[in-house]
Amino acid sequence: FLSNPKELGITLVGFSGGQAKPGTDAGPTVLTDAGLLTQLSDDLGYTLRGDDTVRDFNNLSSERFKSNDPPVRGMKNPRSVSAVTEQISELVYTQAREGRLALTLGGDHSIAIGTVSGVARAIRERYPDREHNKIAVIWVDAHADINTPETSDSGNIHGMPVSFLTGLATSNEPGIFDWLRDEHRISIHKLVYIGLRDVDMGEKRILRENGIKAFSMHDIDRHGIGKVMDSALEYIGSETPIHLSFDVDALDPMWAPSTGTPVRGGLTLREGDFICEAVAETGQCVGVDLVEVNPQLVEGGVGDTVRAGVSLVRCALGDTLL
Ligand code: 5AB
Ligand code: MN
Ligand code: MN
Ligand code: MN
Repeated sequence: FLSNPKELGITLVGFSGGQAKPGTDAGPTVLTDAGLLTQLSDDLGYTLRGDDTVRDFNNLSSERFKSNDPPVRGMKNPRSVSAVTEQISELVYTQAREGRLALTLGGDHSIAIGTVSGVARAIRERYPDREHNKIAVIWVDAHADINTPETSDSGNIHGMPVSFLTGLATSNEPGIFDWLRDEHRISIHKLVYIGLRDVDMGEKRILRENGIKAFSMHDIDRHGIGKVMDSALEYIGSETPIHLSFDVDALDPMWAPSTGTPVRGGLTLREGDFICEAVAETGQCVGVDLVEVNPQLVEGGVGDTVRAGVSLVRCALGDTLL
């Protein structure tokens, strides 16, 4: 699926408007300051395309909406998040359309409305006649992020991206996700969750009623991460392109404390790395997101979380021991 398998299309998204805590917008800066991009080119041999500096989407949306972005259907900052994700979708589309692996560093998880939709559209366009031109998404997260505006208690859009991407939630309101069309969407049957342990009541119902494939922490404890990845990849099939959307809060806060909604009882760093390695090994990976790194939240500093993030991305891009 990648015509340029050693080219990365990079998008660095400084944005925190999908949730309330400032700081997530600095995620890409701390990751790149740690040398992540240099490692990808020098150690892993990728050619880097796209962004070499961080895009300040917070500033861009506040200039455009002048903080005048009142809630709609309970969603907070709906116009800002819609406008930002629409732009991200175009940027990521442009990268993926060139046959590059689209790597996006966030930012809060609302940005995946842009990344996944951009990759989905590019792959559809590149393989119009192929049966398997619809991407699968592996969503690694403590949370399911599948609230609709109506089921969400918080109104934070970073808890809703999957519902918009799958079409479970739609909006015709001008300027509020009305840009999302069928070509941007993914099938609910090509979605796999890994690492869940904090899922809202309404979300559990959505998962159940739609028969969505999910491997919770309970499943990982029972079967081990090796078997879980075998099952996840078997479910997706070997012909389907894969987008990996990794929320750093999937890791236990012991490994990644600097994140907005930490939940104890999570993945070890090795389990997280293994998920990424297993996806890389398939050769089917067309998109990778790493989101929700927030350098402002932990007194001891963001070092542990950055080291974890760097490791996850390296593994997702095929870094191996031998
Ligand atoms: B994250 C919660 N379900 O909807 C909600 O970090 C949390 O992208 C969402 O996974 C967490 O607000 C969003 C309670
Ligand atoms: Mn999460
Ligand atoms: Mn998330
Ligand atoms: Mn979070």
